[in-house]
Amino acid sequence: MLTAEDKKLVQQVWEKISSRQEEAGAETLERMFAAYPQTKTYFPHFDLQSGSDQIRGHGKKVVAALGNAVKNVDNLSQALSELSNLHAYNLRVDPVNFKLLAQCFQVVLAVHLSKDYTPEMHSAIDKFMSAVAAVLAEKYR
Ligand code: ZNH
Repeated sequence: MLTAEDKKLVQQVWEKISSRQEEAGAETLERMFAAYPQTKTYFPHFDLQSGSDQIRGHGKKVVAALGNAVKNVDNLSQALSELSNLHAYNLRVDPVNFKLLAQCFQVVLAVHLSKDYTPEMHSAIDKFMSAVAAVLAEKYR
């Protein structure tokens, strides 16, 4: 569970990246596809070349969805319920991949924020991404 302090830190991280959401999202996806090539199998219909419109567009959507989760951190199941349905019933993304994306996002945050990305923020974002992943995985059977 995220403590009140964790929630504050997650919000601070969001403020820091608010002007660079599309970039952060695209970099997260590119890093995931490069470090964990098996994740590419979910995107056979995408142009996966670096900086493609589809990567940028999807990166923006993912980070926007995470931003919505930040705003609704006390009510994640409800806030993410549609996305949860989509991933469980339509996309059937193996939940192990949520951890891979979360890890890549952490690296992107560290690269962009450098010393501003404190260990406390790292820990808070880790808990936040785990909470999001748990909701996205909650409808799998
Ligand atoms: Zn996912 C989609 C989010 C993870 C795969 N996604 C999506 C979207 C969003 C998201 C927002 C859009 C929707 C609409 O349009 O309506 N994701 C997300 C998040 C996360 C995720 C937040 C975490 C945290 N995904 C993921 C993973 C994977 C995926 C890990 C694999 C690997 N997704 C996906 C796909 C899709 C999506 C495939 C579809 C795309 C298109 O466009 O087609």
